[in-house]
Amino acid sequence: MLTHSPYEPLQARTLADRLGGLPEMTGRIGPAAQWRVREVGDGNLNLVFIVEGAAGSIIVKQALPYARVVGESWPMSLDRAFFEHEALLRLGSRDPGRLPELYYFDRHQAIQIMEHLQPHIILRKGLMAGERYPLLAGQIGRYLARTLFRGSDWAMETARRKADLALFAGNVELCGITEDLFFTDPFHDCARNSHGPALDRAVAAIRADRDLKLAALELKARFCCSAQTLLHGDLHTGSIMACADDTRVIDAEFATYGPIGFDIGSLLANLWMAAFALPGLQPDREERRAYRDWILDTAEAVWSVFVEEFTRLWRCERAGILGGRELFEEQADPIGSELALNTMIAEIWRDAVGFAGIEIHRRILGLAHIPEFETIANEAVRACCEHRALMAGRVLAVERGRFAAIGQVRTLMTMLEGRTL
Ligand code: SR1
Ligand code: MG
Repeated sequence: MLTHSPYEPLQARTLADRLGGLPEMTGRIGPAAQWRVREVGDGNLNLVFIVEGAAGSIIVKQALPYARVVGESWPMSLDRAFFEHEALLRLGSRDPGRLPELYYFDRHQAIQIMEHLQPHIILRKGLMAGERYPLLAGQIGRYLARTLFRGSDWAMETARRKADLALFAGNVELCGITEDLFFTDPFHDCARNSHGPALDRAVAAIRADRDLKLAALELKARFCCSAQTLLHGDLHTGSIMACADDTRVIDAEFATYGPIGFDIGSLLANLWMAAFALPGLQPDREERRAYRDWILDTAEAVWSVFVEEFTRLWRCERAGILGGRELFEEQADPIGSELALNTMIAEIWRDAVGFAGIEIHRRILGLAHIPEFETIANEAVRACCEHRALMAGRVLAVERGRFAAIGQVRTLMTMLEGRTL
């Protein structure tokens, strides 16, 4: 049994020897003697292998005892695989079919074995290649509403909810990374940060911007003190796999209890950054304009589907600690619960807008950059794209209470078009 040997990172050449006895593998992909193994992990933390056998293929994911993006100088607990597995189980049960199927988990070796999604690719890569995904907004908008509502005090009964909150409080290390990397590092001269040289002046202005730093601190307080629901915790376009007719969510090791708007804001920010990067990625003006519109339409549809599904769940499934039916529906006052819903949606939206502004800053100034901007070869064009995104990010974070509707983000982006450094 794997579990009884000391933890050891898998390698493509050792994987068949080490996992070849697992019926969860051989039963699905056939005997180990015929396996072909490739390491394909391109994220910041883990090893990811595609194992192909005579009868099919499978994914093996293993946590390393350090952050892959930095190396062994940044040790990181293997327990994150346990929290990820627990989170994937919960998120998968709250929106069945939207996550990969999970086949096996070994806590000691920090190994998860799961469905190999095909022909899906990482959404971020698809967006950089100009792909369109007609079902993305509907599937992800509903995923957000279902997982965020069903993991909340509005849906869960008190004992289960509090036990769960206590469990995920143990994911302190990864939650701490989010606290630092999102809300603090980008706004001061932290050794982990980096940015392109053309942004030096803009970065100095950001770090002297008191209103922005106040907004970052207020949003950090929302993230830390508002345990509304179980979050995915890192829902960017690299944590989604998509194909023409299916969308799946992966990589939940940053799961934590936090504000409902956090996952929504993270995703919207990454869609918006995909649009901001287009001048550096798509040379054809017409196609660039059309694709920008598709991305913005998609972001708007994610939000409107979220609202629609969240509203449905609020009306049908509000049975948890904060259910409140005794106060309204059971006193023949359905209007009261609709007013409470409206207040809730307004709060989620304000948070999501603010968190989107923070995500944009950390992806351009912090440790974990994104390839949309990084692959723009022309320094000046890249700096322009990043600077426009940062200007939008500032408005989103500082003026998060003033976005009455998501369409205003499109207006903001249009206003920033053509702005140079
Ligand atoms: C050290 S981890 C840096 C970032 O990579 C992950 O994908 C998360 O986004 C995290 O913030
Ligand atoms: Mg990830």
